[in-house]
Amino acid sequence: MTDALHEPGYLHMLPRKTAVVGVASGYGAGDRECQDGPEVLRTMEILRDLENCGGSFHWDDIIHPLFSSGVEPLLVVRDVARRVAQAVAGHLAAGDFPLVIGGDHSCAIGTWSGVHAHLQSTVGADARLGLIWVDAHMDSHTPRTSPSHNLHGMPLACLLGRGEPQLTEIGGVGPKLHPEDVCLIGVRSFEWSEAALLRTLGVRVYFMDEVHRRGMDAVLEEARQHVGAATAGYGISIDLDAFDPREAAGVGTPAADGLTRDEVTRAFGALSGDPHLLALEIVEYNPYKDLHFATAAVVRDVCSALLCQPHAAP
Ligand SMILES: [Mn+2]
Repeated sequence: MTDALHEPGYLHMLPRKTAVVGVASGYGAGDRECQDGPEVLRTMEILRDLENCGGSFHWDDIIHPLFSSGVEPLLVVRDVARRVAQAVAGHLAAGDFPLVIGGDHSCAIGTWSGVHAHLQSTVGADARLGLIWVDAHMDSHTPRTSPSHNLHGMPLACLLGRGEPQLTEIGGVGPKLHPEDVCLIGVRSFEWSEAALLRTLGVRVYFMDEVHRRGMDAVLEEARQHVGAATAGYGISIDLDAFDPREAAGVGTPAADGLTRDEVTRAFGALSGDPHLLALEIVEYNPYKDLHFATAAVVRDVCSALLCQPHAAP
């Protein structure tokens, strides 16, 4: 796979168009301001660089909650996730590359259930999905362990089949991810109950100190091999709070001592054009906390690093 990836001209064989799906929901978070993230990023034309580097993209409709205020967040999150799953599966079926822009991280339940459903219907019922989860947190609470009960702290547990049935059953009954097909990168803020769940399941977690020690390049390459070993393809879910708040303050739940933009974009460049990368998700952008739009620039750079085609002829 690696050799083919670096053959000259290989990327010319991958005319994938990026289909952007905005998810304007903050119902999974304590603070809902990230619901305005997709609209701000679309208005700023932050992804226009993708066209300048040989890619192509189009914004799909932004998915909004259909409920008025006062509705239980679980119902809103479930409805939004179902629609995200449908949109993502539809784009994959059309041959496009889905880029999901949150909104809070609960949209991941929809994104990766949609990719999973697509693999099931095209590759087969045994097809497995790998996932690299880049986040300061573990997002692996269940309703029993969560102190806040905020649903954006639970999506990874849901995708692993643990938690609220109304969420774990989106896109079909049963887990969407096998624990051995998942890696977390950049974790530094978590509760022991979530760590215990991931350890019991056998999920590989690259805590921030390991990233510091080994470097992002080595960690990401190892993670890619880990999530690709037994799967039909893999995705990347990026919570912007994985980045250091000094570079990316525009997030809902900042955590000190994070990843730097330079190390992440350099490492992601090695994955650019990987045909096994099935979808990308970037969440928790809070435009109201984004000083000088530095966090929006991080979104742009991450997308360019992964989705531009640096090997294509100029
Ligand atoms: Mn998260």
